[in-house]
Order: sequence, then C-alpha cells, then structure tokens
Amino acid sequence: MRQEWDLFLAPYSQAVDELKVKLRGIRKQYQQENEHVPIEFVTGRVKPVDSILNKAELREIPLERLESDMEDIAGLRIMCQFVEDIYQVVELLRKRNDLEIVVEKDYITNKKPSGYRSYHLVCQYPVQLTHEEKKILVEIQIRTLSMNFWATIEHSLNYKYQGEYPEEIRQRLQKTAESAFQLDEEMSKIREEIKEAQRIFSYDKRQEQKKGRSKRSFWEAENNENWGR
Ligand code: 0O2
Ligand code: 0O2
Repeated sequence: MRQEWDLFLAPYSQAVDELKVKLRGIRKQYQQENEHVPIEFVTGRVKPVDSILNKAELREIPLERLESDMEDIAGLRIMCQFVEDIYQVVELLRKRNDLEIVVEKDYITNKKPSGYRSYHLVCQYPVQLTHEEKKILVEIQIRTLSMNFWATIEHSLNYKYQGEYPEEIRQRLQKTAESAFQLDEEMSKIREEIKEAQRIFSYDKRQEQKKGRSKRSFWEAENNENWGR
C-alpha cells in the first residue's frame, strides 16, 4: 500500500521540487537586476497521505478521482511584501509557457467569511517521467507576509476547534484578519519609499560583496606568490 502511494505521489513531489526551484529562480533574477523583488519566499509541500484521505472522505472524492478532483495534492506558497506584488506574480505566472492556469480564485478582493485572504491558482503542470509526460494539478497560493501570518495562526487554531470556533474567537479572528489587511494597506501607501530604500540597501550590499571579493583575490594572489617563493 505504502509503495502504491509513493508511486502515486512521485510526480507531485517532482512538480513541487521543480516549481520551488523555478519560483526561487524568479526571485534571484530580480535581485540580480537590482529590481524590487515581488517574491519574498517560496514554500511547498506534497499533502501527506493522511490529509489526502481525510479530505477525500470529507469531500466525498473517490480515490480513483484524486488526480482530477483534488487540486492541492501538490501545493506551493509564494509570500510577497506588498498586495501589489501578488498581482505582479500572477501576471508573471500567466505569461509562463511551462504551466497552464485552470482555476483562479481572488480571496483578496473577495475575502472568505473566516477573514482569510490569499490569491489561489490551480495550474496544470507537465512532469517529465521516464516514459511519458504527465500533467498534474498544482495549487499555488500567493499572499503577503501579513496574510500568511494570519492564515498560519488560524490554521493551527483550526486543528484545535475543527472549524467550530466559539463565537468570541471567531469574531476575534475576523478582527485580526482586518488588522492584518490594514497593515498591508498602510505598507502599500509607503511602498515606493520602502522599495527605494531596499534598492539602495541591496546595491550597497552587492558593492560590499564585490569589494570583499577583490580584496580576497588580492590577498590570495599575494599569498600564492609568497607560497611560490
Ligand atoms: P519548504 O519549502 O519545504 O521548506 P497539514 O495540511 O497541516 O496536514 P501540510 O500543510 O502538508 O500538513 O504541512 P506543513 O508542515 O504545514 O507545510 C509544509 C510546507 O508547505 C510549509 O512550508 C507550508 O508553508 C507549505 N504549505 C502547507 N500547506 C500548504 C497548502 O495547502 N498549499 C500550499 N501551497 N502550501 C502549503 P515549509 O515547510 O517551510 O516548506
Ligand atoms: P490544507 O492542506 O490543510 O491547507 P471550494 O470552496 O471547494 O471552492 P476549496 O477546495 O475549499 O474551495 O479550496 P479553497 O477554499 O480555495 O481553499 C484551499 C486552501 O486554502 C485550503 O486548503 C487552505 O490551505 C487555504 N484556506 C482556505 N480557507 C482558509 C481559511 O479560512 N483559513 C486558512 N488558514 N486557510 C484557508 P485545505 O483544503 O483546507 O487544506
């Protein structure tokens, strides 16, 4: 049984690994170009078998329909500094020819009743296997650091209450979701200022690193000469 699951999950695991590299690659390119980086960090996971089975039971998904009906067996999460970055990342993903967006949910404009905000994409992603290409579904959640802070805490509280929150906690969670979003809105207002400061900071840091490198190579050249004597 374990072996069957491993076999079934292998392409999902490959997709998560590949997409983590690709998305982190976008981040690196922006850094090299000294541009504001719309991606702060990327995480990913393959849904554990227990979670797959629980969700399948809850949603009445027959196991033979997992591939088509469970969209988040492979999950990537992209964290951004600003709400505007989220939409920039969505546009970047839209333009890629290595994945196809099949479902799009904007829980930022239309927050969930819980207070949850995030931008969700379900994509079809081709994985190259030994003998064939397999297209699998991958869920990409894009959110700000502040949205992620709220969702992470709410997710762990959910484990305790299984979604049946006492009224007081439910209301507090909604309130904190609004406060988290206010923080995003305030940050957006001073985003040009922040972006400019970050550009100067990362430029200075790169200059320092370059200086460090040339000092090191001077030192190494001197040393090599000394060794040669
Ligand atoms: P990295 O990049 O490997 O260092 P659960 O649903 O609670 O039963 P889950 O969510 O599979 O279990 O596991 P966990 O440990 O909460 O999350 C694993 C990683 O994937 C975490 O980052 C999460 O931020 C991310 N993640 C979790 N759930 C989802 C999801 O539903 N969708 C997406 N897109 N990402 C998710 P790491 O460990 O730092 O990742
Ligand atoms: P996990 O792995 O435990 O995170 P549907 O309503 O059927 O159209 P569905 O399938 O519920 O949509 O997907 P939806 O609503 O887009 O949510 C998918 C994922 O978004 C969830 O995965 C969560 O990771 C996250 N999410 C959605 N709503 C909330 C919320 O209120 N709080 C938090 N913390 N996360 C949320 P799962 O399936 O819960 O699994």
